[in-house]
Amino acid sequence: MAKTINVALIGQGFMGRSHSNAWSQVNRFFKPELKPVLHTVFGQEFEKPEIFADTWGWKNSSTNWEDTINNPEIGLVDIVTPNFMHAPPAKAAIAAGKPVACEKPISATLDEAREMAEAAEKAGVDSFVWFCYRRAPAVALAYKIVREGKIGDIRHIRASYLQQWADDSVPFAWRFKKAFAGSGAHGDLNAHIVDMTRFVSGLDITEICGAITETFVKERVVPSGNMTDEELRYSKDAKTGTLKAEVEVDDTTLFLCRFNNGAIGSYEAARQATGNFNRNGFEINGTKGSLKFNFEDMNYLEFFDATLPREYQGWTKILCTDPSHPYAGNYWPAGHLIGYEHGFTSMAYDILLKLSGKEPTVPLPSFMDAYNTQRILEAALRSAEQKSWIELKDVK
Ligand code: SOE
Repeated sequence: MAKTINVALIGQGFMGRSHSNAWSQVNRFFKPELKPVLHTVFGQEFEKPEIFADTWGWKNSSTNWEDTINNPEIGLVDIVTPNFMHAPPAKAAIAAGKPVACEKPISATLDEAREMAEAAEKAGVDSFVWFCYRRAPAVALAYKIVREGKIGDIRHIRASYLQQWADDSVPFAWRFKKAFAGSGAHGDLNAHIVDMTRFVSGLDITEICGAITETFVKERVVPSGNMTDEELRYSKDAKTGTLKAEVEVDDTTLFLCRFNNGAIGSYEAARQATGNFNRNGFEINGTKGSLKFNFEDMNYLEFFDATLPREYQGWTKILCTDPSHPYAGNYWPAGHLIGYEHGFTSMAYDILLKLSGKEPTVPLPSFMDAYNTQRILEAALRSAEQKSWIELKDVK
């Protein structure tokens, strides 16, 4: 009889759907020895968690996250609530001695991220953060290529994460409020490319050498009944009487940095980069070669081998769908492409491997790992605010 682990999902929404899909699909594609059971999903009353449970195959639904986490039947807590609601359930899971997975960024504030990381370490509880792009086979292959020394010493890392969804017509939501989100495009998108490039390169950022943030849309229409008065700084449009709330976070953040091996880096996150739906990626240049990844073409990794004779040098587009590529063989035969959702299913498998005492396919980010990413995000915000360079050793 296969061993099972009851999962509790804290939250719903886009990430609730991608995680529900992952927990139900992982048994089919990876046949893990530790099989997840979709036990209970928490949602607030108005979110109708019973409907979400029925749609996505959760056995139970709950409107009380503390009871859900403390249910002795629950073996793993998975948090997908908005950023400001990550820490309370995470700390409750850790206090109950239960492994806990959490969406990125780990928290809306650096202090809470540190508390979560230290609590998990102190309690000896396994913690995981859903930086899902590490498990695109192309990114996992890039990780392998760097460790095989095939691109030599890294000199440059340039990464961007460009979306266009937050145009002027988009109404106010939690992502635009600092107390709820922490930051805007920066925490939402730079978090991913900072994690991805730290993971692939094995390098760490030691200094932020300048940063700029901008909020293009200064206020947004508040949908009726969306948030309470004390949560928002309203301003009523004199002509139309429409309620608008001030946007308190960035629409874009760019920063320059130095790595612990002396390499130089540049990062850009934007939510109004018209023409880019969800284009994240990087280019890493080394002394023996380079790597390029673009999520909008996510099945390919581009590799430049500078050790070849000059006449043969050129970018090779590797289609990462072969069984020799990480995770790919568990899905479809070579050439049958995979998508966004497969990164979550592959991560669910690696979490189950870890909880079974086995090594994941590629390293899993823990709360401590995600706290160090959050330190970099915080250092960039301080650099932009103070118009100065910030050393990471001064950001704890
Ligand atoms: C919105 O920007 C978002 O849903 C991010 O929050 C996710 O982490 C990313 O994978 C897709 O875009």
